[in-house]
Formats: sequence, structure tokens, C-alpha cells
Amino acid sequence: MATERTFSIIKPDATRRNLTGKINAVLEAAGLRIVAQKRIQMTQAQAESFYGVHAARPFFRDLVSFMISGPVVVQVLEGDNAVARNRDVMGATNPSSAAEGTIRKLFAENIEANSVHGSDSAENAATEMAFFFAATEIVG
Ligand code: IDP
Ligand code: MG
Repeated sequence: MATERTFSIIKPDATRRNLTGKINAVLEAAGLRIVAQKRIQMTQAQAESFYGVHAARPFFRDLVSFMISGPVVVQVLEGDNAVARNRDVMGATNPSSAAEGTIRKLFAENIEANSVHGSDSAENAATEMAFFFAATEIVG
């Protein structure tokens, strides 16, 4: 298996409920190493750009409002097949469909306030981590 990196966000619903450490514990137990991490307040422009692929979706405005409603923790995770491994441990977008033991099953409030973001491909992971981190901030 190839070691790779993926990009993750702990969303405002989770930081509001003080769940950063509990979510990080699930990530680490799944074999992912947190090789970069910072807590930020996303701007509206950042959120609109980051979720630009969803601009035409009916939930886009609400999603941007939600993502700037409080601090988020942006992260780079490293491990074997990190992109797929993180998607597995996150669980389905809608927590009511998420598997037992996944972060969204354990912690998400609803389909929008679903506690975590994770890149869906290695290519998007590279773009997304570069959006929030300088190369010097990622220390494996
Ligand atoms: P993902 O986060 O599991 O990759 P995406 O389809 O990429 O899911 O959607 C991005 C984010 O947009 C979701 O994590 C969730 O916060 C929000 N979202 C997705 N679908 C809906 C919806 O039907 N209603 C409200 N928010 C949604
Ligand atoms: Mg997605």
C-alpha cells in the first residue's frame, strides 16, 4: 500500500461541541497521522471557493453559511491509502446512512452539519491542502 496524504476539516458543529480531540482519536485509531493542523475561522470567500464545485447545488448558500458559523480545524492526514481510509472512517455524507463506528455516525448532527470534510481523490487532496497550508507547515 502506498503512503499518501489527504486533506480533512473538522467542521463548526464539531468544534462548537468541543469534539476536536475525540475526532482526532478516531482518525489516529484508523491509522492516520495528523501531519499538519490549525484552527481557523474561514472567510466567506474561502468557503465559497473551497466548495466551488457545489456552487450550483441548492444547499450551497446554507453550506457556506454553516462553514463560516464558527471555527474549523484544517488538517493534513498521512497514512497508507489515506484518501480512501479517511473516507471510510468519516462515513456516509448523511449520518443516518453512516456505518457504525464512523465519525459521522458517532458525532454528526445532520446531512449538512456532518462534523468532517475529507478529500474524495488524491488530486483533490493536493489542491485542498495547498489551499490552506504552505508546504513548510506539513511535517510528516
Ligand atoms: P462529502 O462531504 O461526503 O464529500 P459532498 O457531496 O461533497 O459530501 O457535499 C459536501 C458537503 O455539503 C457535505 O459534507 C455536507 O456538509 C453538505 N451537503 C451535501 N449534501 C447536502 C444536502 O443534501 N443538504 C445539505 N447539505 C448537504
Ligand atoms: Mg465531497
